[in-house]
Amino acid sequence: MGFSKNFLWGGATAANQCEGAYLEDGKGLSTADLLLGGDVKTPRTFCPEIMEGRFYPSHMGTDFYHRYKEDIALLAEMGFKCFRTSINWARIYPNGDEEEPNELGLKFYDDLFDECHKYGIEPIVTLCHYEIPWGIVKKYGGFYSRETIDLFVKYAVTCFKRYKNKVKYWLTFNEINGGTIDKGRYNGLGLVEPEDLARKEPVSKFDLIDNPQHRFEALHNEFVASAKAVIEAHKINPDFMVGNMICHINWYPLTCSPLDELAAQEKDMMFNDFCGDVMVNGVYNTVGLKKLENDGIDLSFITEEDKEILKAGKVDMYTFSYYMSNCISVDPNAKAIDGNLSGGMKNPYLEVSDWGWQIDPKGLKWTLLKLASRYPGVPLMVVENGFGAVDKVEEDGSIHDPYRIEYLRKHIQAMKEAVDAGAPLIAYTMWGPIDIVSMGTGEFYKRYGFVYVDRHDDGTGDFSRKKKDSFYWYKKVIETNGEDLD
Ligand code: BGP
Repeated sequence: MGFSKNFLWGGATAANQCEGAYLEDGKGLSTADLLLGGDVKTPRTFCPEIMEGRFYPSHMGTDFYHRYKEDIALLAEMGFKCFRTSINWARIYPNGDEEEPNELGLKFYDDLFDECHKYGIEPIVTLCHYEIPWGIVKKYGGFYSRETIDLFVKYAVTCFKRYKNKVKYWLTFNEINGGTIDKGRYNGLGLVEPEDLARKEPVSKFDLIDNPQHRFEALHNEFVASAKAVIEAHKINPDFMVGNMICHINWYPLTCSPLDELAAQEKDMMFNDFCGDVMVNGVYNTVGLKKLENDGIDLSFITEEDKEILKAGKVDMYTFSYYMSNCISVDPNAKAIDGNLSGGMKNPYLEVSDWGWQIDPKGLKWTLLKLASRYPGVPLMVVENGFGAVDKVEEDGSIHDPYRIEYLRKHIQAMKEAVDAGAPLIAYTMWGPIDIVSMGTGEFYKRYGFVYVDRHDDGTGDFSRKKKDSFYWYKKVIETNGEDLD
């Protein structure tokens, strides 16, 4: 009972949220570099041109690009077995369509993966984590263009070949299901309509024009790109494990009204399963396709040739992020609540974080058991789970974060119960083991780490690292393979 003896305990980051060095060593601009910071009430804003004198949190991030050796040593001190990060596509192909890759970019990740292996830490690498080369957006229209499929596959093959003896676990697109809702068009698909490309003033990224037809074609192109990458990966190294990555949110019916249950069923299918099914089963969920058709989407972009590629390029594992859950109701007066990627209705049984996300550890057990029965035998990884909060540095330099320990303890306990009930969970990478830039709000203020970084939203801070109480707690969790959670 409990976690397997070779369970991969670790933590997760994304290049654009920690590396900084946004134009160093030949790197090109990426979509993340054009986002200004916001806060819990103010969405991030986007402008097609970098504006002088404005603060872009990803431009220096937490300076992981220069401090990765110190940071990997801290993760090793906690006993990490694995470390999830992403390769910033624009470090490898600065504009996205160069003939040859940028050697300095390739070398950085060679050095990073070597540093991980120095401590016996297994890299888990996301190829596209909300950081698409801006050149691909401007010149090709992001994933709306079929040419971007080939640009992604070329980039993926470059990485598979370069790191074939250093990286075994690969994820294609981070939270690819963000593309099923309007909020996911910029970060995940690189979709910016011409009118928005022509803007001279910043605009909330949620006010960018959404064209559902373009968005579902772009999402389909990412499915095809992922499938082609999986096919190529297995040719380069048959031992590669390539996964999808879904932002999994539970959608509970707010009442036992059959209407609320039907609404929850449809939302769960469209937000979570639509992408999971096509990437794990290799075929589209027909109820989901019918809904798109009924919503007026022309599905002729799904060709017979593409269907064959999707079947041949099924992923080897299902990975997902889990932070919170939502309720859903047909009652228009039900109390709304915010969330990661998507809000919903307030659950009267759950507490919320300072950023309004509903805390639901049992929801993680529910999710693992649902996935284990929906995709029998497919290995599962929880590749993001964490608690964003305001941390305080005491006079003596200590940082007490019992709220983070409590959140993580309950979620790990829920995972253990799911494993004991048959969920084939092989890894857990907590989100943001070292403080990181929030993607949703672009804040340093919203801290996730076991390690505090002296960096603030006014651009101040010396980037120094300080261990929080949770650093020592997680070290013990790993040492006891998840047995001692106190
Ligand atoms: C997920 C993203 C991560 C990270 C996480 C936490 O959706 O995959 O990159 O951003 O959310 O959310 P936030 O950073 O907004 O607190």
